[in-house]
Amino acid sequence: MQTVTAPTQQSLANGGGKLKTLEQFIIERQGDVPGSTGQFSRLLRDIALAAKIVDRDVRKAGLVDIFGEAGGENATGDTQKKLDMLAHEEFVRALRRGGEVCMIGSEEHDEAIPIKTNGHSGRYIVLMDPLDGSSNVDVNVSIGTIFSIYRLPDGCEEPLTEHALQPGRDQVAAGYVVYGSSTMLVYTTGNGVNGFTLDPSIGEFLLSHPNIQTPNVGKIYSINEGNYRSWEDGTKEYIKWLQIEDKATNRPYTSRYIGSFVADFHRNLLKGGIYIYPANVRDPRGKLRLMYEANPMAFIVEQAGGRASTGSQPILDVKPEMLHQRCPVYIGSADMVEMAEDFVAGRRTL
Ligand code: P6P
Repeated sequence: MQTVTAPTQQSLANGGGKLKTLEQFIIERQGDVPGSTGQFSRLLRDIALAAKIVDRDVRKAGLVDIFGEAGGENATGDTQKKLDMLAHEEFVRALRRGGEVCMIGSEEHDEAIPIKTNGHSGRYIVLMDPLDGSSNVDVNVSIGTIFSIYRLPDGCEEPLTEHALQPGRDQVAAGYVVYGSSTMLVYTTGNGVNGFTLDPSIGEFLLSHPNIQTPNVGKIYSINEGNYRSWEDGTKEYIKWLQIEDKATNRPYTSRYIGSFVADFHRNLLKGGIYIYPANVRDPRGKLRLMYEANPMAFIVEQAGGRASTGSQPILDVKPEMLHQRCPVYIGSADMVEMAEDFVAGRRTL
């Protein structure tokens, strides 16, 4: 008679080998971060917990009075929405409680926030945009959280803002959460990019997009064409090139612009495409923030085989000067970003 072996907890948790939770994945990949003795794994779990809490708030935004503007302005002059501040507070609370972080930089807070948990500080610095695209909250359009993780440089006793100002190349990890038709957490530790979809019925992020690779070329470009007149000439020429009819190169491309960087980036990452927020007359250094928007997404896209540029240099090589500094962003499919750089540099014309 065939002996039937009872399913193990592991095989049950994996749904008989089909489903893997973020927790299981983090434990399996603990060796990815050199020298990590579990603190980094716990930090990722703290971020995932905060993401679930913000997801709950985002899904309820239409039902409880957290719409509308909180009145204050954030470090870069954007009007703060209540959900912005809630997201900021939830992430700070989860990271403080977790104890693996020594400092947080947030779009919603002018200064870097030193963190102590029971008098102890962790070795990691987290920079984040707690709720990117929050101007879309009131109209129920996808929004997101972006985070970037650095290690406190060795020998530093007390964390200072300058310790956070490390080039993007030195990130230990980077990720984002997109609160869309489903909620996904996508992150990298420098060993590929993996996407997890939240199953609200069990409150777990499940591995749904293993080892994401972005196509070298796509058919989508994302840019606010309302700013056309303020772009530098090279960007104007590139966008015109995309719009010329040419069957051999699948042109004209398709314009898709949600107004949420995380949502536009995520769609282009999976389908192929380019997102551009260039320098312009109003924002000479562009609009997106280097430390907690451009750098984390640049780390992710490079790990997925894509490219991220300021138009003249890789974003990850920019030497940071200030916590909230901005930079121009050309990011997505490698061949498309490279061509955009050629147009911006004048190496290519129509
Ligand atoms: P504009 C949201 O405020 C954001 O930082 C990005 O998420 C988004 O892509 C961009 O700004 C939209 O800016 O000037 O086109 O409305």
